[in-house]
Amino acid sequence: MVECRYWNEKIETMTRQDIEEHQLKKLIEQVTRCYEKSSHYRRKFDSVGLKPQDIKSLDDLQKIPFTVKNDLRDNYPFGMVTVHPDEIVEIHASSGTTGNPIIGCYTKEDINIWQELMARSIHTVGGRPQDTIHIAYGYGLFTGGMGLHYGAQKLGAKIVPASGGMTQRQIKLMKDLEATILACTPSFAVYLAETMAQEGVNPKRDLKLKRGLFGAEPWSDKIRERIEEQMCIEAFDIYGLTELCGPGVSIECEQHEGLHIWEDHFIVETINPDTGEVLSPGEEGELVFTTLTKIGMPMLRYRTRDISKIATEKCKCGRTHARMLRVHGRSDDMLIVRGVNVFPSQIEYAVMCFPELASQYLIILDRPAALDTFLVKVELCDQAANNPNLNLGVLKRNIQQRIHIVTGLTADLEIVKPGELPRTEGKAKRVLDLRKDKM
Ligand code: DLL
Repeated sequence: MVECRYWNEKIETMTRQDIEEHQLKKLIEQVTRCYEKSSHYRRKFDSVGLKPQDIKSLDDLQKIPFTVKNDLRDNYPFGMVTVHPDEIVEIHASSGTTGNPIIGCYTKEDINIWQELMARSIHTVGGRPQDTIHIAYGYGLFTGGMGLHYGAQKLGAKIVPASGGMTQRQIKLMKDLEATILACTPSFAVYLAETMAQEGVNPKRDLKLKRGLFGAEPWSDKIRERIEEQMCIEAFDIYGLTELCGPGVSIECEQHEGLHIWEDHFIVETINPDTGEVLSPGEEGELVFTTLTKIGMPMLRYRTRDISKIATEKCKCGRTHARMLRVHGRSDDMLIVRGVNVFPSQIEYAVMCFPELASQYLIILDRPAALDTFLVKVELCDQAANNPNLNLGVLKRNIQQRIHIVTGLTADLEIVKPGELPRTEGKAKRVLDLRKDKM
């Protein structure tokens, strides 16, 4: 028997017209609920003289004001919840911000939908009930661990809820319990691969791993190549954010030509981040999402700050849901160095071209006087460090040249010994911006 490649073929291959009809129906329901149940959304609608009845077509979505991170902070904790507080059964938060955290509140039905979307996502990358999924995303407030867990559970796969930390132990567990899918941040995957090499674990010989589900932070194609090669797996990109549901908003299929956005639950737009103007498919801009089915804490036109572009053509895999290109950075992660816009992922791309380097890097910006200083620290891999013929001067010049080609900037470069740069078990921190206190 040939196994179906879709989790739900009827939904994943809907015609565009059916997708849009479904979206409009759900959008009207969602807008009406938000207006009736949330004083925040009612105020926003009233401020532009908009009533739910004015939303008659998908184009009318553009009449709705954007929702931004500060709306969530100002309404913290429950000001944007549209159900009775007793109906909230779970709360998650995104990492790493100061002040009021950004939280997501879920009803039982929201969790059911999240579970369904994550099962669909894992199935899309080839995950099946026979798989053992080693989940090394953090469990807890972060949505990564629980999101993958919910999906794997619905799929009926075997779960190893390893969470973050204990890198050596994780490798032992992956080996002994015969994990076939690894789910973690790409930076942790790099760290795991490096530790495997140090411990003498050969993934091809000692592990049963076939696939990796990596996301929660930007990662370049060069890092993908390295992870795939070092772990002997196929790597897939998974995207999401706490405000929408966590992971499960979009996922790559086997074509690796963008991430399918589950459009039966989300409407995606791209906008010019400076002017708010809505862009056409194919134009690069900030992703804006509207949740169609989330009822605990719905988001209308939520500005993610993530930069990408959308393709609406049917994919070679047969799925019709729109695809987003891999996110190479957030507009608020963009660095302005001596007036030039640079994404950390561009630096990553440049330095990962050199097989002499390990996969860690750190960008340090400072402003001791008028001009920014721009230092990139990279690390030698073990093999290069042990190569007596390595010409460090030439390597340094070549890396600087490559960074210049990619960014237009001349960077100071420091090549450090293997293991000297910090490793992370969650989302990587690639930039140390010391200018912030001096502005
Ligand atoms: O990172 C949810 C997640 C967990 C996604 C596990 C994938 C896997 P937050 O902590 O709220 O949620 O952070 C969301 O992380 O706006 C992006 O800037 C970034 N991000 C998430 N996935 C990707 C990705 C989770 N695949 C923020 N590529 C988002 C690039 C990503 N950036």
